[in-house]
Amino acid sequence: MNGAQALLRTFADSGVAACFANPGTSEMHFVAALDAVPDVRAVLCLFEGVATGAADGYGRMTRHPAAALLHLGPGLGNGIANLHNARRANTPLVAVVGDHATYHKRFDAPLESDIDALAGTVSYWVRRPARAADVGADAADAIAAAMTPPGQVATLILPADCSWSDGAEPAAAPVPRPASPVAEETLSAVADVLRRGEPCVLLLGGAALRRPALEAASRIAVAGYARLIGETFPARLERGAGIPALERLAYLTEMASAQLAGARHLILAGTKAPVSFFAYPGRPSSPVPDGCELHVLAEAGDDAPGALAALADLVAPDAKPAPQLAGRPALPDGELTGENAAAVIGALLPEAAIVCDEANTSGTWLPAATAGGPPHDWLALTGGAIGQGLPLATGAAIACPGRSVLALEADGSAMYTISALWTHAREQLDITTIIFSNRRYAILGMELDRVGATAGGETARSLFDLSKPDIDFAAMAGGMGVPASRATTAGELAAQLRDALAEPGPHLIEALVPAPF
Ligand SMILES: Cc1ncc(C[n+]2csc(CCOP(=O)(O)OP(=O)(O)O)c2C)c(N)n1
Repeated sequence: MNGAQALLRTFADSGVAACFANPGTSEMHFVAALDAVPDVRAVLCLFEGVATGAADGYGRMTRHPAAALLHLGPGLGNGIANLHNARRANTPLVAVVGDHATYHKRFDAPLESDIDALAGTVSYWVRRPARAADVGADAADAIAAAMTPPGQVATLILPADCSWSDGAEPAAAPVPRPASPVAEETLSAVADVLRRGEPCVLLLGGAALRRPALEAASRIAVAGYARLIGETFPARLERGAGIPALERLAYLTEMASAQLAGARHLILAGTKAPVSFFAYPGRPSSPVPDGCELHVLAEAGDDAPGALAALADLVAPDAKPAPQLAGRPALPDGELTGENAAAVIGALLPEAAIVCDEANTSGTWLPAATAGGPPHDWLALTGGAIGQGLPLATGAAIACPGRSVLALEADGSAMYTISALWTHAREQLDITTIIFSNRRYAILGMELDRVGATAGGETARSLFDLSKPDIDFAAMAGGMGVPASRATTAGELAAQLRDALAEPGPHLIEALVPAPF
């Protein structure tokens, strides 16, 4: 057996069931081995940022790693932005980066580069086998590293000769390590803080955004011990009717400061202390009020759901969680806006939908409009590197066949990884993409003013303008095999969304909305 075959066997035996791939010459033995290992579904992505974002979406939904197959340093480089988002989401993910044969590297061939340095910026674990015989064991170690709580990016750099040489064998599936339990002393210390009767906020993130943890946290809130707030950009938040609702910390620091104002204690469960997304001249980097004490109930790799359940049993044994009541907005009419588009989406949101939210400024009204809809998962842009939504939807749809995926995309962000649409069509995925076409990088218009950059002249503003020419998303989607339409009124959006959701396979609706800035 050669190294590539041992690698894929180890993947299959360990439940790594999908490989989002953009291969090259150094990965040919990996590619050749795929036919013999049908348990690993190979999915062609036409840009590496799609492959890495898809592996992120898959890992967020299954909590098990998918693989992304990338071609040397340039391929990894193209995939880095979405590996960065995956790292910020604590997604279990194995990146396999093909490299030149070990003996070929010293010749400095054109594709030679420092792959290890690139990998290091986004990976918790990086290794390159030295010979074929090591590949199986290194693959198992990569999977174990990826599954180390809370989930990590592990990068296996695979020299071509380790791939093609014989003498390899598969390794046994690694035994996943559970999340670390939270110590009794920590639980009782946090319980003491809650019982002081001073204003407390419980900030939830990571695994604490799943239903059982939200229900435990809700019991603590119902008993009057703390207000609940969720992290700004969740990797995966369960929400909807029947699940306790969670207000999210605002993106704008001044709004986040207002949400936290008056808190004496900020208790962290599955997340870190919040910080401002950017620095702004003369403004603080943290929204946490002066004098507010921080307490860590559970770090990201800890068993936050278990800790919240134990804490609720300590302080609120009789309290019941407060579920979100069911309720949808009425279908609106009129010229399309971000606000009435959100109402349409809230009115028609399917049962058990997976929402990949990269709607940016057009998404302001989405959380409220969908809050009382049927239970669904909300996947956000965790690392701020745009171009994530369409790839994320790809991986989520492959992870969860039978569930509707909604990719809610701002136009500027969609363009980074637009070729994901081709994979939506190739794999016939149940993804409905709504492009919020405001023909601007709208948020940058706002940020220009907020950072105090001298008021933008024509050239500055032109860098945020996506018109001239207008981008025809419907035509682009059609060209990649995704049926598409364009909506300019709320009624059109509702009719087109209904049709798209009723028909299997991918669809795209270009929703023309005004820019808020
Ligand atoms: C990889 C990456 N490149 C550039 C940026 C900077 N950036 C932040 S928002 C933005 C434009 C967003 O425009 P769009 O997606 O259309 O959303 P809108 O603001 O119009 O709602 C850019 C370029 C980024 N965040 N990530």
